[in-house]
Amino acid sequence: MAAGSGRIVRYLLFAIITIAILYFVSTSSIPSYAQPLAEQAAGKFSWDKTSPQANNEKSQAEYDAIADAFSSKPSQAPNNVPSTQPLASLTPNITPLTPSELSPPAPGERVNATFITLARNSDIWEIARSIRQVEDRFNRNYNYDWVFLNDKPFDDTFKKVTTSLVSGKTHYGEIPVEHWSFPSWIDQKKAEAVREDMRRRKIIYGDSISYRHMCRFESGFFFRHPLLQNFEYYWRVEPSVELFCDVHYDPFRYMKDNNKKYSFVLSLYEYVETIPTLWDSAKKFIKAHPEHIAKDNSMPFLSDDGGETYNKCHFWSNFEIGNLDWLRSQAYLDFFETLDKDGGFFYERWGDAPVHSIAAGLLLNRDEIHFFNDIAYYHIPFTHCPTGEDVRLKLRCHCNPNDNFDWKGYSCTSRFFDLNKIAKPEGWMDQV
Ligand SMILES: Nc1nc2c(ncn2[C@@H]2O[C@H](COP(=O)(O)OP(=O)(O)OP(=O)(O)O)[C@@H](O)[C@H]2O)c(=O)[nH]1
Ligand SMILES: [Mg+2]
Repeated sequence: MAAGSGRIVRYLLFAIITIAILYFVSTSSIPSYAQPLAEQAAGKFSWDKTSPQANNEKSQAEYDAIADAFSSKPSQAPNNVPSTQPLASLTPNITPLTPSELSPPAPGERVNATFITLARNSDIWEIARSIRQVEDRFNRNYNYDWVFLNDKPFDDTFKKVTTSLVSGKTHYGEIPVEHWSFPSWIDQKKAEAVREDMRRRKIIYGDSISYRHMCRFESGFFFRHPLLQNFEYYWRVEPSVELFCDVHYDPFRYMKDNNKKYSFVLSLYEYVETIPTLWDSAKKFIKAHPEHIAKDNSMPFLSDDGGETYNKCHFWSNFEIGNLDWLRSQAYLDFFETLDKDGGFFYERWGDAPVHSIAAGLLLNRDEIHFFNDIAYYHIPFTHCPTGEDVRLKLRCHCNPNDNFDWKGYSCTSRFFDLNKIAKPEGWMDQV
């Protein structure tokens, strides 16, 4: 009897516990994933109700406004976003550090210098890439200004995006029409016939008027723009260029302290069809202005026969760090004037690279021109990647040394080293 009633009690206890467990499971607060997934499938983003945002008073309408601000629909401009900070609310419990907290300014006095970019509004995303690289590798620690010039007014997107990327101040200028048009002495019919001929011969940019204005402007006018008047040095940056190594000192300071007036990272031979008579004009200038020719000039860089003919070697001017006072000097202005009067910017297709290079080679002493081995650079299609693994590792470079153009047959950099009796870096022979 005692054993039978004990069994009944155990059965009862077992039944009660089973019912209690079943009840607990059916009323549990463990969330179900089915509902949010269904909402997402229906196109609605479901915010985690248990997250800190649950206490946030933002309505769905406000979240929609934020999402719209990041979409490209024209009717929903970013200024529709509520004045609260959308990014902070999208990043729970994180207060982002400011750029200057993450990367404090480098010590030392700044030089009176600026970056300079000539660009169209349509270049915005290509120049954004270049700026980001220059900032990441150098300027976020130095905060130099950036001057942007255009033959048309810059639009709001261009200004907004570039201002957000540059750590220094940005300045936007329009080019005066007389610096971007045919001068009075140019025969328009003759210039048009040249463009047509070059188009048929498929010479790169040969049929372009704007490219010619660009080359003439970069050769003779950018340094006269009012926005550049108060600066002493410039660093030219073009769209879609890359910097592969950290720049761990101030190149402007280097230029100033070492009395450098012009610098380069890549050099090569010019396409002869674009400059058939450029050297004739240069020789005319040498004859007319012997007083401007530097004693210790770099003629052997430019000519293999003592100045009779041009060997087409030039510094590639899409990268250059230079001294604006030199470009504004009477010597350079006279040089440009001689060339400009001869009309080759329009009757041929003279580029600013051979123009700057011939000027630097004739008007400057050799030790005023500098090769920046440690600034690793790419502009389609050429790369300068420093020779020597120790330099590349120290500067955290990400370029492939096999891409380095310096010692290849079509580069003039070897000639520059020989002329200036500079020892070539170890390993250069392996890259020939
Ligand atoms: N505002 C303005 N800038 C221009 C114009 N044409 C070229 N540029 C700028 O002038 C510089 C040189 O032009 P590029 O088109 O890069 O010429 P390039 O380097 O010889 O040739 P790419 O191989 O195409 O780079 C760049 O900074 C361009 O953004 C133009 O018509 N207007
Ligand atoms: Mg370019």
